[in-house]
Amino acid sequence: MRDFGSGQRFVFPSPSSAFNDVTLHPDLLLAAADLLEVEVSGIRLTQSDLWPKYGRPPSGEPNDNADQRIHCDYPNHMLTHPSRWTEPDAVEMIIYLDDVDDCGGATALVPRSGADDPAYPWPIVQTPGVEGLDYINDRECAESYLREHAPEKASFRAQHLYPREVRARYRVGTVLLYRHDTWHRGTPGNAGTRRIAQNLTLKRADAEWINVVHPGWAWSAYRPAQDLERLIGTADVDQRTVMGFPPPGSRYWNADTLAAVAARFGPFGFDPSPYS
Ligand SMILES: O=C(O)CCC(=O)C(=O)O
Ligand SMILES: [Fe+2]
Repeated sequence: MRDFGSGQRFVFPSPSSAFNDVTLHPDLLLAAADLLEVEVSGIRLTQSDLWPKYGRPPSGEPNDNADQRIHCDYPNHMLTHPSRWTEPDAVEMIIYLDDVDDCGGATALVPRSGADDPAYPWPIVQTPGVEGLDYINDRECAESYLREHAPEKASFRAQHLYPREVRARYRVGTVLLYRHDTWHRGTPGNAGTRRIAQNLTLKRADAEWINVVHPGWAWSAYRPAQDLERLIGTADVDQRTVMGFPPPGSRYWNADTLAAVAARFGPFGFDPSPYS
């Protein structure tokens, strides 16, 4: 869970309806579905959280987040390894709510130039936290650990990854679309600033090996403000489907389940007719 500022929690679904609306914005869902070559009803949300990064120099601790080691995000999103490059299973997004000229901390990325790009060998194991290597976040700590324990990986990274970095010069509202198998990293923000970024992941519904990275949307039911219940009541059919709610035609629906779900969410405006 990520808590900051007033202590309000910005993990989907949130008491902030603006945050929920961005998470399920039809344009973002359509972009992910297009990239994955499926209908919007064929994608599922597996991550939406907001996190603040406070600009300061790296602390030198292995888990420090200021100056990250270059990495791919797949290890803590899936139980496996990304599918072949031409068969992507998920789209990741970072939505920036600040301006790089104020905050610094541009995300650094290594663009893949084609099937023979030496920065993108198969499999992706040239990074801390996989193939038995310790997990280390901080760049200096990670690279010195690799130089000692996996020198060939350290030299691969020094030769093919860090020199090829490009920086995403974000503005307020910029959306960076990338993948679980894209080399990238967070870089230090300007001292004294706070950069807020929203991380989203949308996967193909059939990619069972990609996990929801939060406790699960239903775990946020029963809050006094009833945000989850309201969201189910007011979302459209595609948005509910992206959350994991059974779509029209699912084997889940029959006269009994329809009446029961309508009873649960009726007070929140739920209209059962698309599911009958
Ligand atoms: O915040 C950023 O710019 C990137 C962060 C990142 O890549 C991560 O935490 O996995
Ligand atoms: Fe990352």
